[in-house]
Amino acid sequence: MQAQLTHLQTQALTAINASDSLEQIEQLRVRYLGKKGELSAVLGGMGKLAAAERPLVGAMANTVKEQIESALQQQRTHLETQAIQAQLAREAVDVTMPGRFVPQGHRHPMQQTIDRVTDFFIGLGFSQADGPHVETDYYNFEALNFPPDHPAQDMHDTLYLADKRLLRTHTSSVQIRYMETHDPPVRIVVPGGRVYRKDALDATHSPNFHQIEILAVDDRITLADLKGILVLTIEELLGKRPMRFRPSYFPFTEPSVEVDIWWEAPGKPGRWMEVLGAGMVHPNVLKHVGYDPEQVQGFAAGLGVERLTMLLYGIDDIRLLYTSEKRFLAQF
Ligand code: 2NM
Repeated sequence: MQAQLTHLQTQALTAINASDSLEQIEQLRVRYLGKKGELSAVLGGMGKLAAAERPLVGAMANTVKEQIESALQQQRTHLETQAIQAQLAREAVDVTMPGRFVPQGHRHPMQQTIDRVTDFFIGLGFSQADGPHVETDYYNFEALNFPPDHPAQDMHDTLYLADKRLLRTHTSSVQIRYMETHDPPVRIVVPGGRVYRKDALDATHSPNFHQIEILAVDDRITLADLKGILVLTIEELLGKRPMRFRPSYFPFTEPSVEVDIWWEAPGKPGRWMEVLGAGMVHPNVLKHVGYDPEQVQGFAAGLGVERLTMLLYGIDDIRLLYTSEKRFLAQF
């Protein structure tokens, strides 16, 4: 019987040490120490022992029971500690780890120019207006005081579509549509409108470029208002720059001016770059939209978005603005 107990102890301890879950430990406890367990089974044979042997075997059985109990408890603690260590390792957060870099997009440099100039005019109380890209001769030319026989095709290299329709050569057509439907006073900005001309693409020209046009009509508007606002617009966008006003000609304004900004690209001789045209709205234009030129005057201006953006960032070729080259665009 002593041999049986020794054997049981060895077997139990081996099984306990090899167990790897709390459920398994509980099963082993029941198997060895339970009421119908193996230790009870062995002790059932005590009655057959000689009386002198009983205390010895009883003491030994107690020792075996204690050994098994303590092994069970030890293994439980071991497994619990292991589980907590594993959880800690799994859930560990290294707060000193640098964040992951998430590349972010941004607005195209031309859109930045459009937004800045538009916001400036919104801040002055102007409203935003937009209109169609496909226009009629009336809105693109006639209402803007181009004479019927005007060689507009030569002047603007108009792109014509079927049915006498055309692609607008400026966003002034939007201004006409707006004035037709609104009484003075008028203060509008047409932000970043796409316009179309039959130009060849080179470093400073594109057949498809963008204008921001502004228009103000009221009863005491002068060329001085126009000049003041244009100087502020350029300063707001580009900072103080060498700048000149030149007399010019447009059918829809009288007098008309153009504004040049001094432009130096690295390694090239400096020169003046034209960035906008402007003037006092021609009385005939006011009449076309039903305004009385004796009562109201207006100023209008068309700013070249590409040219302003090139000046802002020192970009020396307009074609770069039409690529989607990310390494180029990421610089701005
Ligand atoms: C320019 C230059 C000068 C202009 C004129 C008008 C309107 F509709 F009021 F007559 N809108 N925009 C204008 C004047 C546009 O672009 C270079």
